[in-house]
Amino acid sequence: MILAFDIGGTKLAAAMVEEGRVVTRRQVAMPQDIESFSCAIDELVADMPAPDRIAVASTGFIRDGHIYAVNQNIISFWNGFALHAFLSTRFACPIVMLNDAQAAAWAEYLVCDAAIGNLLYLTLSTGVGGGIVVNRHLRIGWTGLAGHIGHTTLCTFPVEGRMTCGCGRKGCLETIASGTAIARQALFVFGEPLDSREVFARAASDGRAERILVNAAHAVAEAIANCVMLLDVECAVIGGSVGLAPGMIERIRLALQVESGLTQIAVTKAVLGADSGLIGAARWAAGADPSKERPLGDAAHYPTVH
Ligand code: ADP
Ligand code: BMX
Ligand code: ZN
Repeated sequence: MILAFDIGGTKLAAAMVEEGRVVTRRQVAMPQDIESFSCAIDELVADMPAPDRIAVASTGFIRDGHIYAVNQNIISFWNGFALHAFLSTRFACPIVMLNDAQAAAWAEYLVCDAAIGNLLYLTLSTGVGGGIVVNRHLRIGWTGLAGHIGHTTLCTFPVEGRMTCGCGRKGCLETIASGTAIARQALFVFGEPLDSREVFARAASDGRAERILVNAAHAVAEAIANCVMLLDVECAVIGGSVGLAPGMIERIRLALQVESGLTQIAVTKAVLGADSGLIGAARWAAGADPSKERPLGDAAHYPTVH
């Protein structure tokens, strides 16, 4: 059995995964300092059986067993944290780590139509993450950054105007379509703190809330179209609590229609929902050679599936 962790900007989940299926799953709010993180890990796994392997899907990019933030405003407390070493002190089994959206992309690819070999996964969550499968291979990249579509810059801009992202670039998708960005824009428009869930609820009766969501959908569609032009992906799978919120996928599909005819690909909801990261990390770990903890290039030592 594989013990998988999904570490996000908002939530921390752990699950025992057996043959690609979640057996036991627990979730807490993501702690805001290392000590609380350490306690939370211990509590999450308290009565779980000893695993054969640990699989991690984490926000940030993974390099040499460390986690690094792309957006310095998300869990900045552990930028550069030696997560592999930290977990090694608790678990006496191999540990395999991936970016959260890369992991989710791998899971969604494995469960999608077997004819599909090129897939873009996007999570609209605390940030905006991305994972790309090209020619049936998950792209990880040289430094682990591959797929970070949330930090590509666009012509669409947030309601306040184009702004600098926590990654240092100006005009990123993440400043428009993440849960954090939706809440920030709502504060600007309504003058009161509203989280992204409340913006969705308001959108039914208030055009200003709907405009924030439609604009976010246009930004996502623009990023999808860019990815089609760059990599010729066949479909876009959307996950994350914002991406899975009622009506978001429909808004993205409508927004994609105004892009070029060449970029009209299928846009679907993540079949595995909030479990994509956990399952993807577990399935990746199951096929990985843990002695090659940092996959170079595009991980030729991993099996091609489908
Ligand atoms: P993580 O980023 O930790 O993976 P999520 O995918 O749950 O976690 O994304 C968290 C973001 O989604 C937060 O900004 C939160 O406000 C927002 N969110 C959570 N639930 C909903 C919902 N039902 N509708 C819209 N936004 C939501
Ligand atoms: C950010 C970045 C990505 C991550 C994405 C979604 C950090 C810490 N994270 O763009 O690596 O994949 O958010 O992550 O820089 P989540 O926290 O929203 O799940
Ligand atoms: Zn950015």
